[in-house]
Amino acid sequence: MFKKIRSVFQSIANRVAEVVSKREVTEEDLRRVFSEVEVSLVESDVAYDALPLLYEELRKKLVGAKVSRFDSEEIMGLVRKALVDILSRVEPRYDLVEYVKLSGVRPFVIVFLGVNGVGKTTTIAKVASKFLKAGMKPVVVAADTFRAGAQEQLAIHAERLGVPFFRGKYGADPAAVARDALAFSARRGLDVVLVDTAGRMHVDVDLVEELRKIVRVVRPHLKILVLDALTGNDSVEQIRYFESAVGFDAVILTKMDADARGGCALTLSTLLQKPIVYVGVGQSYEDLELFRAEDIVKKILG
Ligand SMILES: Nc1nc2c(ncn2[C@@H]2O[C@H](COP(=O)(O)OP(=O)(O)OP(=O)(O)O)[C@@H](O)[C@H]2O)c(=O)[nH]1
Ligand SMILES: [Mg+2]
Repeated sequence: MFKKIRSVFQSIANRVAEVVSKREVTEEDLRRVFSEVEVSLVESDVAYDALPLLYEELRKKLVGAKVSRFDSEEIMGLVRKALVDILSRVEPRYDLVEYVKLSGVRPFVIVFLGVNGVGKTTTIAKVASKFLKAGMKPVVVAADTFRAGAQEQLAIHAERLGVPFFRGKYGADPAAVARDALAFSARRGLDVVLVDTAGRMHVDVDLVEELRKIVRVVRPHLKILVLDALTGNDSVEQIRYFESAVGFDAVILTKMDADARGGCALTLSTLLQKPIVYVGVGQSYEDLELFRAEDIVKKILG
């Protein structure tokens, strides 16, 4: 895992260390080294748009590095710091569960968005499990009245977890289902309403309208965009698409465990202006971790 991207950063460190053994590193040196690895970075899922910021962070750390002070290992330490700085941009300031708990808002409503198959339904089950563990009462809502089997999938998770489940009929208006779910949750004194929505592709105009309507009717306290680490550069498109369709407040990045290239988190942290609240690292309910820059860099660099 991450062999390629790891070797890219190692080779940057080695090349810079070579220069440092003779003289101070200049901007020109770094540009040359960086331009040699750009293609490999893009092949590791670092989006083209993310390269300038990555370069800039490396520049801040490496240009001016001097002979007497640094060997190759220390240079690698500086590269590591640059990556931590980039990833820290999207580190959440609060754990989502704590945030909801402290907000005092009841019921607190979260709508989950994302294209087909990124892991929305699975992630909702994991998030519900976290709320349960924190002693709160979540309810999961199937506002996907569109794809066959979607509601059953969420119902099965709800039963396993022992959390209430709310659904509408297939073909029903998802916004109406979500609105009814809110009334249901208020009556039952539930704490957090987790709304699952149908996966949608960028091109589908009807589904965009449907999503807008859900958001208009439900007025969620948070909209969380679910992105899949395996998606590669298309996640950049997805961010733009959901930003313009309904906007979102935070991201959950799934399938980090299955990702071999490793650049996705770097891409997102340069392009997103929002926190990544959790990362999905497997298929079981416990496999949802806080996004921690240091941990991600450890995974990438080993
Ligand atoms: N390895 C791994 N698999 C995951 C993770 N999250 C979700 N999956 C898997 O990804 C697949 C799709 O997950 P779903 O939760 O059904 O995705 P979805 O976004 O709800 O899909 P639609 O409702 O069709 O749009 C399932 O097989 C999940 O088990 C993760 O963090 N790691
Ligand atoms: Mg789903």
